[in-house]
Amino acid sequence: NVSCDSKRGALIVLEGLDRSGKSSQCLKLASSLASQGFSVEAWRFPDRTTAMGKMISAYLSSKEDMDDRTIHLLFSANRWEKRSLMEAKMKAGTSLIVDRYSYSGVAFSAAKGLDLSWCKAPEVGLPAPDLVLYLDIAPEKAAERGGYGGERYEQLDFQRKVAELYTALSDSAWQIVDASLSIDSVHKILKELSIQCISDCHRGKELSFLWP
Ligand code: FDM
Ligand code: MG
Repeated sequence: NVSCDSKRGALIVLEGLDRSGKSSQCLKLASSLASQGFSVEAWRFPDRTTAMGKMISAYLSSKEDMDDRTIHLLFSANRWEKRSLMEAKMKAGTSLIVDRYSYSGVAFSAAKGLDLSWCKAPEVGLPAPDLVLYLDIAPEKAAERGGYGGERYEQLDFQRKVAELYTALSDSAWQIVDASLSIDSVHKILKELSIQCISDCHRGKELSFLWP
């Protein structure tokens, strides 16, 4: 069946501040789509398992210091090293549910004061998400949720700046979801939007590339 073979998977990205619920929702979404018969995988960036990912992880836990632009490029390179696998999975019909992507890359670095267009440049040419699910929460509320984990960037003032930059990055692929709702309510919204997106991709929506 030709039309079936050519069905591509979707690139669905979850973004939001630390403690907005991204990681839990990402796994919950992937497993519930899988149990309904969709071919999906849960991914995350940074991917800390690669050599570059280990350097990023050391930076985030403050074991290593790095120049702001150097770490920015390393985060980007960590996506580029996964690009061919991402594209191969989608081409083979698997949808990727990804915890953070280029928007985190740009928002967190620009929040340090780096130029926005400089931050966006190394992301040019990566696959563009078909859907960005932005888990919207007030920085103060997120901070109240059982505290941060103690990694770099997990501070209220910094998260406020990140929130502003996310707003500047939103485009037509974005859906803003109220992350202060219950876990189940958020899940239900994410799932409906994702199924719609996957079926658009199955029906022939073409993959595009950053920045749209
Ligand atoms: N982060 C994440 C960046 O600064 N740039 C990036 O490109 C990405 C993907 O890394 F503070 C930041 C955001 C967050 C930290 O993320 C690690 P997790 O989701 O807590 O592992
Ligand atoms: Mg974190």
